[in-house]
Amino acid sequence: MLRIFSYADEESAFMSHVTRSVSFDAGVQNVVDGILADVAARGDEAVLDYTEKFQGCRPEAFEVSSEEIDTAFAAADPGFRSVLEEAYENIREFHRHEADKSFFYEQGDGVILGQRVTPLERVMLYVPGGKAAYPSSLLMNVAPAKVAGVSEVYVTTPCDAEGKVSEHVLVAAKVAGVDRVFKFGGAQAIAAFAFGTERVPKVDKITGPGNKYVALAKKQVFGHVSIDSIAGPSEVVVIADRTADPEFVVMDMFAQAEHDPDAAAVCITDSVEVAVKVKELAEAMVGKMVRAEVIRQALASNGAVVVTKDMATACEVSNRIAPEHLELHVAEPWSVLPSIRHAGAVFMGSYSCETIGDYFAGPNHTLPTNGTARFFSPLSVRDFVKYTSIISYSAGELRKTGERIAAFADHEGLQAHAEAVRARLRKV
Ligand code: HSO
Ligand code: ZN
Repeated sequence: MLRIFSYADEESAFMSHVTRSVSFDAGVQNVVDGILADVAARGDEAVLDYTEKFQGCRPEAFEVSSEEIDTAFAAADPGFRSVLEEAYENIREFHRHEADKSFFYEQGDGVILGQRVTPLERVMLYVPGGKAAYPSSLLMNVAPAKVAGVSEVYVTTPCDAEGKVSEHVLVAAKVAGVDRVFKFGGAQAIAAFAFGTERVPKVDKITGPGNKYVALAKKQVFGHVSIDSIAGPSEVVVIADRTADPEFVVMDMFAQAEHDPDAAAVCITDSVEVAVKVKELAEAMVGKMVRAEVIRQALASNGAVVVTKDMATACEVSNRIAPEHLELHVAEPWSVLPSIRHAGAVFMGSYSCETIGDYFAGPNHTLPTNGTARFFSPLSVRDFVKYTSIISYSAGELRKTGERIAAFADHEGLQAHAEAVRARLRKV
């Protein structure tokens, strides 16, 4: 189930085992294109038709009422409610540190330049249905939007055949103060919020994970609206030295693997002994897990233990993978950290397991997957604001520089540009 590689001898076999290819599925593309065009043309009727076809219900109301949300909240386990509240406060606190500020500065006399930060007005967070309807993901998406100052935050999540949505998601929506909860999903939901229909408001940005139809629909509507990055299957890399506890390593690999048969979990170690223990323990423990089959599949196809000659090489290998999550199960994690260049989130030392970050610590759990940590960042307040440049010139400053600017425009052959400046120069 979990193969041990030697990096020195099997570098390319290991790298191709842990690198997942991005496949393009023309069939999915055709279905999504059809749904997008249909929703653009027929609006709400098309949304209902596809919801009936894929979810087996044709809900009369598009939205969950505030009474239904309050009822779900009142009926929820108080322990669940309070951990959601505590987690939400931690997430908000972290994101408050991220907020960019507007700035203005003066340059010479009579020139003021600046940048104003303003929140988006309306955003929609997609929450998948079924087993992947994670309240934690709702908190993680809503918190940065709220901290950014977005005025309308909507959630949509697919209903089941009875027209019901996950109660847990409703509890989280209440905790996070979501403004409206809609109850349809799929590519038709992405289309409806991207284009707007009679009953569905057009939004400025769509975030949140989804299946391949949802992911492709988000890609297609990019430009009509903004989107967050497209989430692929989850992955974790654990760097372990000889001080690592193999049970911690194995459980953290399982935690990632249980998400999805396509999830990846890789242990990089400079200790052959740790490598062997991790493999043996994984094989001994997997049968005890509720999601044993998913874990087995994930570890067999994308899992590995790799032995490197030293810690420096371990960090190099991790940087090549650019994992979504990186855990440092080493004696001195802070001295290893400077060697890490590409990772979505780094978990420091044996007691900082990814589960803490998935639910509670505060940093966002929406992270760049599949090697995109080389150039993408965690979901943040910056995803929910935009920037406006401010330019203020005085007559005196234009008198000094105007002719040179006009000459610049002459060089581009743009006469009206030049004249716009010279008209002013004649009057100052
Ligand atoms: N590990 C997932 C997030 C999550 N885990 C949600 C539990 N619930 C993202 O990589
Ligand atoms: Zn997780």
